Amino acid sequence: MKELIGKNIVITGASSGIGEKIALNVALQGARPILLARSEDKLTAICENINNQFHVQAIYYSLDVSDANQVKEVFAKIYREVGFIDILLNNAGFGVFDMVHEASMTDIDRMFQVNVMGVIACTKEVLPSMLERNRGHIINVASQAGKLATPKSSAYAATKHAVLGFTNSLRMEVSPANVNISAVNPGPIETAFFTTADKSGNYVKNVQKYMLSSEKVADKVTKLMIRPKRELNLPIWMNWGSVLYNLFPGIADKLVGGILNKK
Ligand code: NJP
Repeated sequence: MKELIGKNIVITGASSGIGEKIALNVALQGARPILLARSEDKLTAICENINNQFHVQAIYYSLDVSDANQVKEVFAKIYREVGFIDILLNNAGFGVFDMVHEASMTDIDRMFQVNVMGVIACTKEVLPSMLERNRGHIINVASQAGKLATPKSSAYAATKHAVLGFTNSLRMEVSPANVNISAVNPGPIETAFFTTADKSGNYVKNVQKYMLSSEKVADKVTKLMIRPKRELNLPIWMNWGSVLYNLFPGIADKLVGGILNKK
C-alpha cells in the first residue's frame, strides 16, 4: 500500500467512529492524517496515539463543519501550514431518527447544515487547488439511506440523498481533470452514531446482525483511497435493495415497506 506514503489526507469527523479508524489506517500506510472535528480533547488524544505509533506527524484542527466561516479559516490554515491536500474525506455527520410529525425543525436544520452544507463547504475549499494541481481525491460519506429511504429517517435520508446528488454532479463537473470523486454508502456500522440517532435502541436491536464493524469500513475506505472508484457500497447486498427499489418503487413501497421498518 505504498501509494499513500507522504499523502496529506484531511478527514472530517475524525474524533470518533470510522473517521478515527481511517486516520489510524492511513497513518499506518505512511500518509499524514489531518484530523478535523469539534472535540479537541479527543483529537489531541488520537493525534498523540498516532504520532507515538507511526512515523508520521498527524495534526488536528478544531472545526464545526456547519460554520462556513470556520471552514474557510481552517482550510486556509491547512494550506498555509501543510501546503497541499491530496485526499479530502468528507465524513462528519450525524442522524436523528424521528417520524416527520415528531421531528424538531432544529434537528432537521442541523442535519442539513452538517451533513450537506458541511460537505459542500469543505469541498469548495479544496477544489481550486486540486484542479490546479490536476490531482486529488474527494470522498463523501453518504449512506445506503441516500439510495433507499426507510421509515423514521426521512430527514437523515434526505441529507444523504443530497450528498449523493452533489457527489454525482461534482464527478461529472471535474471529469476532464485528474480529480477522483467517490461516494461511500454504508449500511449500519457499530459506532457512537446511534447514541444520537437511535435513542430508543430499537434500530440497533433490530439490525444487530447486519452491523458492520468500523474497522471493516475503515479498511475498505482506505483501499478506496488507493484505488479510487465512483462508489463503495457496504455491504454489497444492501445495494441490491436500492437497485430493486429503483426498478419497482411502487411494489417495493407496498411489499417491502414493512420489512424496512426497523426503527
Ligand atoms: O459516527 P460517529 P460514524 N462539525 O458519531 C463529527 C455516516 N454513516 O463514524 O465534532 C464537525 O462515531 C463528530 O465529531 P465531533 C454518518 O452519517 C454512519 O458512524 O467531535 N464534525 C465525529 O467525529 C457520518 O457521515 C452509519 O462531535 C462533526 C463524527 O462526525 C459518517 O458515517 C451508517 C460535526 C461522527 O462520528 C461517520 O459517522 C451510514 C460538526 N458539526 C452512514 N458533527 C452508521 N454508523 O451506522 C459531527 O450509512 N461531527
